[in-house]
Amino acid sequence: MESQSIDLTTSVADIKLSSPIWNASGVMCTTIDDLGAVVSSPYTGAVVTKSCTLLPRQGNPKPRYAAFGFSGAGGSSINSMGLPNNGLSYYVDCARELGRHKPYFISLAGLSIEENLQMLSTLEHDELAQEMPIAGIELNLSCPNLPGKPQTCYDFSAMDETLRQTFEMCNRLPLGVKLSPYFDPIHFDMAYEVLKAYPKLRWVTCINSIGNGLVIDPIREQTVIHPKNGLGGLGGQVVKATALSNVWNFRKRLPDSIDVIGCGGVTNGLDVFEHLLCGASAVEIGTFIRANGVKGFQTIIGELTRAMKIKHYTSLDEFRGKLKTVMPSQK
Ligand code: RRO
Repeated sequence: MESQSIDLTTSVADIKLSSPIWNASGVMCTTIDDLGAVVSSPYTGAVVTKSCTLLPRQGNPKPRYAAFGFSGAGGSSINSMGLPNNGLSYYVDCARELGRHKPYFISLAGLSIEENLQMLSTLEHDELAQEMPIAGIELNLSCPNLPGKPQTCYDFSAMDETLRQTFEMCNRLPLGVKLSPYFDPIHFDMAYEVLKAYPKLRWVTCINSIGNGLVIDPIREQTVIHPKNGLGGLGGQVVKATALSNVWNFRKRLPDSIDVIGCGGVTNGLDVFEHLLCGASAVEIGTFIRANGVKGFQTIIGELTRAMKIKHYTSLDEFRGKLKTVMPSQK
C-alpha cells in the first residue's frame, strides 16, 4: 500500500481484507488469467468471478459491450453480455491457486432456482469443492440481460423463495446476494422485509447494472450494442448516484451482521470514499477497470489514500457509514 500510516483493511462476512476494493463481477474475471491479474494486484482485497452457470455459455452475440461518455477516465458503459462464462467447475478449479493468495468469491447466476441449487449443492457437498479455498458465494439475483428472464430481485416473492431454498441448501460457505438497483423507498422496504428473514445472509452487493438502458450512435443512427434491440445494463459514471443511494438505503435498514458491498460508478478514489461514507464495507469496480486494466486499482487506492490524508483519517472505520444527511433522516 502507498503509506504505512493509512490502514485500508476491512472485512466482509468476518473475512479480513487487506484493501476495500476489487473487481465487480463481469469485469476481469472470466478466465484464470484475468482473475489472476486481479489477485496479483497489491491494491485489491479480494476477487470475484464472472457470474457462472453449471455449464459454460457463449453469451449473446457481439457487439455486446460499449463504453460511452468520457471513456478515457472510465466513463460509462452498456452491456448485454448474456452471461458468457466457463461453467462452475472451471471457477472451482481456479480457486485452487488463486484462493490461496486472496479471498476468492464465486458468483452464481443459474438460469433457474434448480440450477442455482445444483451449483450450491456442488459447492457445499462436492469433495473437490470442499477442498478448495473458496471464501464465499455471491448469488446474483439481478442479471438484466437474459431475454425472457426477469430480474429475480424485482419480484419479491421470487426472491424470497430463492433465498428460502438457497439457505436450506447452504450452510458451509458464507453467502451474499447481488441486487439490482431500487428507486423507491417502498421497494427498499420490501427488499429489506425479504432479506431480514435470512439471518445466514452475510452481505448484499449494491448495485448490479441499471437494466435496459438504450445507448445510441447518432451518426450511424443505430444502437451501440446489438443484442436485445440494443437494450443493456448501464454501468460506470451514470449509475454512481443510484449506487450510493442503494448502499445508503440498505446500510440504514440492515442489521450490522449483514455487510453492504458498494458497486457502481467508481472512476476515482473519492468515489470509493463516498461509497464507504454511505456504509459500504468494500467497493467493487467494473467499468473503470475494464477501461483501464489492473493498474486502475493502483490509481484508485492512491487517490483514496491521498483523500484520507488530507482529511486526517488513518483508517476506514473513522468515516465509514458516517454520511451526514443534515436534516433528520427520513426514509
Ligand atoms: O452477463 C451479463 O450480461 C450481465 C450479468 Br450476468 C449481470 O449480472 N449484470 C450485467 O450487467 N450483465
